[in-house]
Amino acid sequence: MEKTLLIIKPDAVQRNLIGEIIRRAERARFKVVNIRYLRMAKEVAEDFYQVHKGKPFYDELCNYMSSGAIVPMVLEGENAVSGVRELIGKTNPIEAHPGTVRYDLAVSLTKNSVHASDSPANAVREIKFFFPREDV
Ligand code: 3AN
Repeated sequence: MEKTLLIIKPDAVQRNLIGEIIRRAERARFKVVNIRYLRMAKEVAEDFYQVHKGKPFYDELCNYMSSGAIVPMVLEGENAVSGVRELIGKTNPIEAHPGTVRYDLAVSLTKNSVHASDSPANAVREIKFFFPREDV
């Protein structure tokens, strides 16, 4: 069993897609074992995305991620990190495959509806970021 972090981003929360995205994760046999609803201050978003600091999209990304409520959650299941990445699809919705969250629901490269940890090490860091007491 493995844990990963999934974030439902502001565009999806705004469009009432929380239930739809959780339904897809649960249907794929991932279990929601922790969940929050919050809005990040810009400095918090900058801290979360510190690996992207200096990239051309960093400022837009941090502004966007602090523009509205988000729903971070811990998902648990077999190969959760790679499995949830498959479920959400490629970063750019134009490149994502049909049936993935981003192909079906995302608006643009920035407003791409969801984030999921891309490696087991990042999953640990990202889960601890939002759920400091979570056992990982
Ligand atoms: P992913 O979310 O698929 O792991 P990352 O970690 O490479 O993708 O990028 C983090 C976020 O930054 C993406 N979800 C997307 O919203 C945004 N992003 C990534 N690359 C670009 C880009 N070239 N232009 C604008 N935004 C981008």
